[in-house]
Amino acid sequence: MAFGRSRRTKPPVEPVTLKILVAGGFGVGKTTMVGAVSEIRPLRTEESLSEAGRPVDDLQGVETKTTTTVAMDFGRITLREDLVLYLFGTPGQDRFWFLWDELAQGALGAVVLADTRRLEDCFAAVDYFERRGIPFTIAVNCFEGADRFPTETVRAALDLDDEVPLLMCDARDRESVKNVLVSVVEHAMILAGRERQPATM
Ligand SMILES: Nc1nc2c(ncn2[C@@H]2O[C@H](COP(=O)(O)OP(=O)(O)OP(=O)(O)O)[C@@H](O)[C@H]2O)c(=O)[nH]1
Ligand SMILES: [Mg+2]
Repeated sequence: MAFGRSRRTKPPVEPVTLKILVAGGFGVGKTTMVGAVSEIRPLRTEESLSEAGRPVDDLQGVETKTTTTVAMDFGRITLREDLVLYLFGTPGQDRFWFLWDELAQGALGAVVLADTRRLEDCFAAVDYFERRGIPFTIAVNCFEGADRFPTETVRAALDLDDEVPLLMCDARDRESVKNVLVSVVEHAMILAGRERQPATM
């Protein structure tokens, strides 16, 4: 029998934790996306879509939806042993815009989820992050029955800068969502690196 510290374990690494927002229009799959990758039971703030909300909640395209996020979703994923992401899903409806500035505090980057059947629903999120200089990746959530468009077409419709990453994804699929998150982190790191090293004349 072996005594002592024959098998030395590496000192535990203190992971870097980053905050990422998951934004996009009403019913585009934000809560689904956070739930698909979170390794903790995601915190949800779902409320029933009530009769009272009917005049203001536009259900076109998401007729089967029965609940909506009223504050935020929260989840966590360890991308690498030294890199943990905290995910904050935003509420999708216009009447909750007042929460966005609070949620965006300290965010490294964002995912903007888009649905090609209702692309205009993500314009406000794209504008928001552009205006505040928060790096973002567009993730087109490929719902069944929605037409597939080439990425260049979606990019043109959203009038995106060439460097903004755009990916197709399935918000229900863990690996697909992980790809999107890796893209956000990489893109944010590239932009941050560029800011630290201003181009020399
Ligand atoms: N087919 C399909 N359905 C999806 C997908 N993602 C989400 N859904 C469904 O679409 C509906 C809306 O999803 P949510 O995740 O609640 O959308 P949300 O963006 O959080 O909605 P709000 O918080 O109300 O803005 C749910 O019924 C999901 O089951 C997807 O990738 N494919
Ligand atoms: Mg939601």
